[in-house]
Amino acid sequence: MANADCIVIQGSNMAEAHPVGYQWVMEARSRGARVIHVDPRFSRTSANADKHLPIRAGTDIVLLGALINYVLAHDLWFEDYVKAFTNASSILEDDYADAEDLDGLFSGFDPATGTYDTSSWQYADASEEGESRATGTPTTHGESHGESHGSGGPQLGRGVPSRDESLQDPQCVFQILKRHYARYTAEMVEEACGISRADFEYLARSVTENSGPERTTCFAYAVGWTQHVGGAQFIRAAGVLQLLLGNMGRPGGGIMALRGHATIQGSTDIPTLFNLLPGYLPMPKVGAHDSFRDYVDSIGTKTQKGFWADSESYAVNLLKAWWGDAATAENDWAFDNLPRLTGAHGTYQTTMRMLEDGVDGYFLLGQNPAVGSANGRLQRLGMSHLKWMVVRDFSMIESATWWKEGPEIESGELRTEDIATEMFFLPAANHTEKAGSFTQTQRLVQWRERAVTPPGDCTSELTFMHELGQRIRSRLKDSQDPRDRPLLDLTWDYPTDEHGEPDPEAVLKEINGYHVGGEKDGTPLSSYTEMTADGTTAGGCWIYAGVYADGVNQAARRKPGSEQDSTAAEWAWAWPANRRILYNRASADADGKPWSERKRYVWWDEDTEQWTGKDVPDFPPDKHPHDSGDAEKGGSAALAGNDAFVMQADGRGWLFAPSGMVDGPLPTHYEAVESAIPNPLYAQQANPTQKTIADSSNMNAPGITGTAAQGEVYPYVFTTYRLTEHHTAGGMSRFLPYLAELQPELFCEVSPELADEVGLAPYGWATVISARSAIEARVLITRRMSPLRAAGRTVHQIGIPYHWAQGSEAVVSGDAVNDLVGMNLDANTQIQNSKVVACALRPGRRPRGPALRDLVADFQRRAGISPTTGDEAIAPAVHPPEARSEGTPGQDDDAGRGAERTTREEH
Ligand SMILES: Nc1nc2c(c(=O)[nH]1)N[C@H]1C(S)=C(S)[C@@H](COP(=O)(O)OP(=O)(O)OC[C@H]3O[C@@H](n4cnc5c(=O)[nH]c(N)nc54)[C@H](O)[C@@H]3O)O[C@H]1N2
Ligand SMILES: Nc1nc2c(c(=O)[nH]1)N[C@H]1C(S)=C(S)[C@@H](COP(=O)(O)OP(=O)(O)OC[C@H]3O[C@@H](n4cnc5c(=O)[nH]c(N)nc54)[C@H](O)[C@@H]3O)O[C@H]1N2
Ligand SMILES: [Mo]
Repeated sequence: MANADCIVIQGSNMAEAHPVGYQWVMEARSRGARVIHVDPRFSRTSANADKHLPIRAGTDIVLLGALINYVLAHDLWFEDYVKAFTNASSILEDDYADAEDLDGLFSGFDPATGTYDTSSWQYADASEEGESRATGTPTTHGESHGESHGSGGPQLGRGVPSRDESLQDPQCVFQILKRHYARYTAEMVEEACGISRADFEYLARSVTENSGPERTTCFAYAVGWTQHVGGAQFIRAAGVLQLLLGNMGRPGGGIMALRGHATIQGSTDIPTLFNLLPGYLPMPKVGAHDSFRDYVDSIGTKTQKGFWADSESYAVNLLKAWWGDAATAENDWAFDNLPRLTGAHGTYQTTMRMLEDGVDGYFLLGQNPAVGSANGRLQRLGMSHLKWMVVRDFSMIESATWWKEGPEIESGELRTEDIATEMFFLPAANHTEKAGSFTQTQRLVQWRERAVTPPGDCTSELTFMHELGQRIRSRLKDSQDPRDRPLLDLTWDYPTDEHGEPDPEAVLKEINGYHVGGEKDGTPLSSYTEMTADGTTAGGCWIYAGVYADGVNQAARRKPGSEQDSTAAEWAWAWPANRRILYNRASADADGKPWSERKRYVWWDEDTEQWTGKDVPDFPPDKHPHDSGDAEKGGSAALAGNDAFVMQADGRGWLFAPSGMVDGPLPTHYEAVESAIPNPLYAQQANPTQKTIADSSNMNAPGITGTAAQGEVYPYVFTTYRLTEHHTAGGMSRFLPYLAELQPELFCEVSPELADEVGLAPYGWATVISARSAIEARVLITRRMSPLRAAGRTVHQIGIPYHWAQGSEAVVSGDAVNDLVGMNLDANTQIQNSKVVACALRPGRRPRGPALRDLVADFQRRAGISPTTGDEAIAPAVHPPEARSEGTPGQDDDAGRGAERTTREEH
């Protein structure tokens, strides 16, 4: 980021939530870069930026789409880059229909299931044998990318996509892109986002004038983009723009996905997610992946282009690392020891199963869902259905105390004596009390040493998990039941370190991988290219291969910046292969020459016939830029010299995503589930693949798609965010007096205009009511929030930080904002929308006791909402506010999935 000429921070309050990384934004700025912050709220990030653009939450695709349109309409795209490295020239099948043709839907939509069959989004096949489609595995029926493909670029079969290098063919990606975004104009931005044309012009000029051979622009986002239904498409929209501007794979370019918790990147790489295995290998699915062959072929076939062709090696290495000698060629490397996925099993599906008594026990290791997860009340009610629950934390967090002093005890919904859940609290060692690695935003794996001994009974996760495994294994040791084999055959023998704990470096070594048998037995691998599929190597996470190269903990390297060049390759270790910028082949042109002297990074050296430069080249080291690739061989050999996007099965950066996304091949604007504004672009109001959970405790209040009353009952929207002084659900900050006193009370930020409208007094109380619950907060009247004009009306947005919870254990307490938030999920990621929530606001404190639920029910009744409101895949008719009649409450509630679609012209 320090090398950027322009930085757009959109969907993050980077200065406050990512202060360490933010130093590079400041450094870029001190070198002359322009910094723009696009955010509903004015924050410390805005204060440091050249310009702050307030935006209506949830409309970023309109803004990004308008930038794409601006770039295309003004011919400002980086032509040589786009032609060489993107799929702009690829031609689609004739049966593809765009959202522009179908008023907000793409071809293949099934209203009965709310999912797409993506087969019409594929490239046409230009190869001889070609009756099969060029892109091999269309996804059907809403399985998300991670569930079906891991992170691998979804496949192309053997086929060669048809291309038109002149980009003129009406069915080529470039022309489709132009048509798709033609109506995303500055005027549309003004109407949808509430951003003036002058401000849009400023943004568009800043971004385009700072892109091209000589200059680069960088985007940074965090949960202001991800926590929306359709959030994955917000990010893809930035990806499309950055590809058009030639900003990917180049210094100062790219899109920084600012990661949250200290090693949240690490816990997606070596995941705590239900749908992934280490290194972005997908979890096998029941029915689809019954044999090892079906499984690995679904990730990447040997004949496909790029590095996913070796998926078999990665999978075999993982299985060998886990099951050692018990994983053999004969038993398909113990593939049947892996559980099979039967569908989505994320946090929210699990909560719903708890409520149905479908879950017996729950381990919480470093999580506080009673406060941090959407619909906190349902989280706690779910816990009350468990037989047992284990919380490992260093504070007595609310997920451990809900049964005696949670809000449902106060409201009378739960009585402690009636709750049968057996609770266990086990004290955990914190990050200073144990050694291990943290992987951060830039994929940098950094080692930390143990500074002090954990007090009392506190232990590290490693010690706990290791011992739990040992105890279970010793109980099962005489078992003959085949279902116990996976546990009994695990490699579970870690040496202890000087503190008597399992040695974390031994785990790192297993993750890195090592040779099995022969002369090199036990020697660490130095790269994933050494991994084999014949059982002679084992490694727990292929992308981390090399972190323990030469038997040295490369993550522990701390050579100061002053002693090395600006890439700082000897500070810690970045996956994969210690590479600092992914796809960096794109930092050179089609001939392998740097795009400019100023942005020189990786290039082809004619003398040595090697790729070289300031970073580890992300390309086969001796492949000539004009090499046409050997399609017969597959894998990296099949890559042509300009196939810079080496993980993609066609070697190209995808402007259009023929597969991998479940809600459309091109980012398209939909209104949030609870928006009160008609979608200005399409009849289709909300994302048709949205995953709502229909439950009487999880109702939605879409402003305009239901009865007339709704927009008036919940007339405002709030967004939730973090404060510098607190951390997430508060377990690490509300319990510390030093931090707690800096931000002692929950508050809501409102504009002076809204305070006037509602009658709020500064520092007094306000009650915020959503379709799920009601909370109280102190009133902070501030110009940091400004009313916007959008769709011809005034939109008031409220900002509420989410760090508080009721209880007596922490130093400070307050209502938990997530009680207001519904479980509405993005179909690609299963992430909840926490950023656009409809609400009512009134002065004073909320009622106590049973009166709280009565208040919530009264609002629900007046709004005429039911558990299925807003649940339909295809929204019923969208009425502009003035045309709405006084409807009978509940009249639209039966317009469920599969309802007739009404087009815009009909009303
Ligand atoms: N001090 C501190 N630092 C933290 C954390 C913490 O709790 N405290 N938490 C850590 C974690 S787990 C995470 S995930 C990261 C999160 O890092 P951030 O995402 O930067 O944190 P938030 O405060 O949630 O900020 C989201 C921003 O998005 C804005 N926003 C909301 N909706 C929209 C929208 O539709 N469009 C746009 N453009 N912006 C929108 C909000 O106003 C807010 O400013 O922070 C990490 N760092
Ligand atoms: N409304 C709303 N809700 C949100 C968000 C939002 O922006 N708005 N953001 C979401 C995001 S991005 C996140 S990440 C979640 C966070 O939600 P949670 O993860 O549920 O909340 P935390 O408070 O971060 O919980 C982490 C707990 O782990 C404990 N802990 C820390 N280190 C260790 C350790 O080494 N071992 C063990 N055993 N425990 C440890 C801490 O004390 C803390 O209690 O909240 C999500 N919820
Ligand atoms: Mo997070």
